[in-house]
Amino acid sequence: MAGSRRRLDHPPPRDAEAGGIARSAEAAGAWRLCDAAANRAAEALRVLEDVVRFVLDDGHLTAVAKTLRHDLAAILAGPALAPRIALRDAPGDVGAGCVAAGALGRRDASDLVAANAARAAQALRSLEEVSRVVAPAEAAGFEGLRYRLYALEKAAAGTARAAGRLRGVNLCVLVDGGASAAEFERLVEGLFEAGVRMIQVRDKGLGVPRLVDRARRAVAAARRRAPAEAVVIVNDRADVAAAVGASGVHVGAEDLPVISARRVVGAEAVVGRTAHAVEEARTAVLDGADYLGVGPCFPSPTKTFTAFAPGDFLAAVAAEIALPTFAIGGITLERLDDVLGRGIGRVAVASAITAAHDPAAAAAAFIARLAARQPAEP
Ligand code: 3NM
Repeated sequence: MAGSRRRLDHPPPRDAEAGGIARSAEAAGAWRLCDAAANRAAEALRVLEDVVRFVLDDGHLTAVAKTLRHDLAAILAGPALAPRIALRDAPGDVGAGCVAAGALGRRDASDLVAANAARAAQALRSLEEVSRVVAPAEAAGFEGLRYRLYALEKAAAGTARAAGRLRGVNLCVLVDGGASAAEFERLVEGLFEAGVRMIQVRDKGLGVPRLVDRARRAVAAARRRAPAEAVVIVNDRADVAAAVGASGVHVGAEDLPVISARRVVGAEAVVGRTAHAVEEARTAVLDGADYLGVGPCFPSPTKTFTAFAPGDFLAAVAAEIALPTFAIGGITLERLDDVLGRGIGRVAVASAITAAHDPAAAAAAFIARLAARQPAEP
């Protein structure tokens, strides 16, 4: 039997008179492989595009997927790969009736992304391998598409995961270290009691030991709320977040890049990224951020800015990016409708809550207003 097996790892016999490899039975098989892989890759990319478009509702990733699919179509439409159509033999496919017993089910958007990205990657790898036999000049093109697909898969999987992780969390309160550990703990406990489900420990003036102390206290307070555990994010310092077992870290343009921060805090942690322009937001998505902070929306007592996010920036991010996005900067109860009117459904707030006479009551007022605006979000 072994002797009759067709081998593609050796150059096929050439028949110069008959027009080279295109005439041999082995080459016909290679072209059929090429054809099957081309169809499979195109189909899987289309499904992936439809998932990011209709299920994740993400315009940016839809554009990324569409460009990938078009670039594949452009290679497949070239003359070098045209013989595969004529050599197609669907009725003669010995594998057509084979159904794998343990085929994985699909439960949610993450499963759809994973299954179709895997299918597309396998098909692109097949195309790359077989094109080395039938059309060697095309191999590098398929390899390039496969790497772009991996990047798309990461962003789509990250978006699907983050949407689930921060579902219903539409207020993040930024807290500083406070005058003492006890005061900090009282503030955080009060916020959690009022229904806050996400805080960010942010204090640029605090030394690392005290930042570690405050972050640790916040994590402990969040855990006491289990099973409704709140998300505790540490600003800037991925090392501190990892050291205290916080939910994650928030980074800005001057901090660790998202990919580096992720290496420190781990695959399961939440990584947030500030974006001041649409292009920064897109990059954050592709880098694997779990949420975005967009602003600054208004002058802020917490941080000084010379320029503010134009309304159309917030609206553009809201329109094209599905990753959970928090508007930030000078947000007060009075300004909330303005922000929500631009399409961003989440806010990150410091002074309007923590500097209020009663921070817990101020937080509760934000939560109530946000809930009234978005009754549908589970
Ligand atoms: N970052 P407040 S605005 C920490 O736009 C921070 O990047 C911003 O505090 C940004 O609610 C901001 O008191 C301050 O304005 C948020």
